[in-house]
Amino acid sequence: MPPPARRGRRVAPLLALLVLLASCASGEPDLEVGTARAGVPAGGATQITLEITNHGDGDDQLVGAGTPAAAAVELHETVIDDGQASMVEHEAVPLPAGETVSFRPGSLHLMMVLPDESVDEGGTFPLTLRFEASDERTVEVEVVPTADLLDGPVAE
Ligand SMILES: [Cu+2]
Repeated sequence: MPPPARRGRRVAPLLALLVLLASCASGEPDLEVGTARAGVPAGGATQITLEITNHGDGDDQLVGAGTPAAAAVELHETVIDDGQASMVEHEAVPLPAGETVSFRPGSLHLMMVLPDESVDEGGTFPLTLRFEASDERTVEVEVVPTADLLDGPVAE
């Protein structure tokens, strides 16, 4: 199905761009999302811990997260500057091929803003993760005492 001549001009640069992108990402990402846990909220916020492993041979990025159980889930990173800890928000977090990225307090983390009453010890809620290349994934998050959260991302 040859396109009309006028459209052909617009398609050519697009094809060039696609070829360029294809050469950057040699393969496909293959993501595994580990056990997700959230701390009992305090002061209108809490954190979610989880690990994402990219078993594939192509890079990906976490570009967003959300849940009906909170106003927002933000991608944060704790940074230490001059002995002062502060949090910066990321638009996206790289998930390089062959690597595991951990989200946990004190480093990269998922911040839940204004969690509702369903986010209580022993409860669960769904968390949807959105990726640049892979399909979005929804996982069940278990709510645990915050002290347990600090033990480590996955204890099994
Ligand atoms: Cu934060």
